[in-house]
Amino acid sequence: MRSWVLLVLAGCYAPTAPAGAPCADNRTCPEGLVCETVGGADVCILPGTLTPDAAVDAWYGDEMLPPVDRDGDGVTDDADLCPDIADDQHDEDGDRIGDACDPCPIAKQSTVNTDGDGLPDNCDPFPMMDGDELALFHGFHVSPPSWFVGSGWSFAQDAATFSQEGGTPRFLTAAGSVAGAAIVMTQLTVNALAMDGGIGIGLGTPQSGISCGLAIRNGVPQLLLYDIDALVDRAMTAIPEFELDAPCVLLLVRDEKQEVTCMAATGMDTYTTMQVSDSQPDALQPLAVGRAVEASLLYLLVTTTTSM
Ligand SMILES: [Ca+2]
Ligand SMILES: [Ca+2]
Ligand SMILES: [Ca+2]
Ligand SMILES: [Ca+2]
Repeated sequence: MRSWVLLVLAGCYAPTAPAGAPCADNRTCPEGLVCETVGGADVCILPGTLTPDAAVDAWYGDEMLPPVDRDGDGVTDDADLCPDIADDQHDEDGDRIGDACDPCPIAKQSTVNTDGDGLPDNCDPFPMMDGDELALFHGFHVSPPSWFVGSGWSFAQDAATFSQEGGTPRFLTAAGSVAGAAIVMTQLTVNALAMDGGIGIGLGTPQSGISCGLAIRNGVPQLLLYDIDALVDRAMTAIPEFELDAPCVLLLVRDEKQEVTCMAATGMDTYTTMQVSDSQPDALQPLAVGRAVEASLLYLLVTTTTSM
């Protein structure tokens, strides 16, 4: 009885060679394993349960395999936030998907895409209608390469900051352009705003276009549509509860008929200006513009749409 138990225990604890171990010299393996040549080496694998590659991995371990860097940017795939785009590793929303390959770079929880177009709901201005695409994004962690950067604009603490006490409007203009219906969006904070000052986002060229922003007019903070070419206010809506240092989301919407709407959301309140007709070229550069203001923009996000 005692020896029978010992025999059973011995059977239970008999060491079996792990899958992936080298074959014996005569290409034999422990019972239940078969000898295969994998990567130039003869290894014992479980028939039909392990792929040859997995068997080798099991034996050599992941650490022993040469690191893979698909895009050749010096960051191995396991640490690369965009393994197929050789780009910097900036990640605006911190979801471990780099800005360059994030379908919605400003929202971590962006897996829902109701209409199945190119934009998850959190970035989609029309989440129930397909036809929206991300056209441009910059998180302002550095000065955007090839952009036109006017005086007064600087980049620090993951934001574009504009600081100027007076003078003429100063521009920050994207290198690329968008055509047709487009939406330009930012989140900004205004720290100081002079009586003749303002900060906005828009579409135009480095020295022209139309902007949607926050400004003081008639002594009151306003949501303002401003004609950069003609230097005139086109439409405005008072923001009586405007607070300095409070985050504000700004949206400029330009539809296919070149009508422009300006929207702001701050706290629980949203504001909209009247639409105005814009008579500019079809292809325009997204931009930001400031005058006599101290403000910081977290990002510039531009989408194009066929939904309007
Ligand atoms: Ca890489
Ligand atoms: Ca991200
Ligand atoms: Ca969508
Ligand atoms: Ca959509």
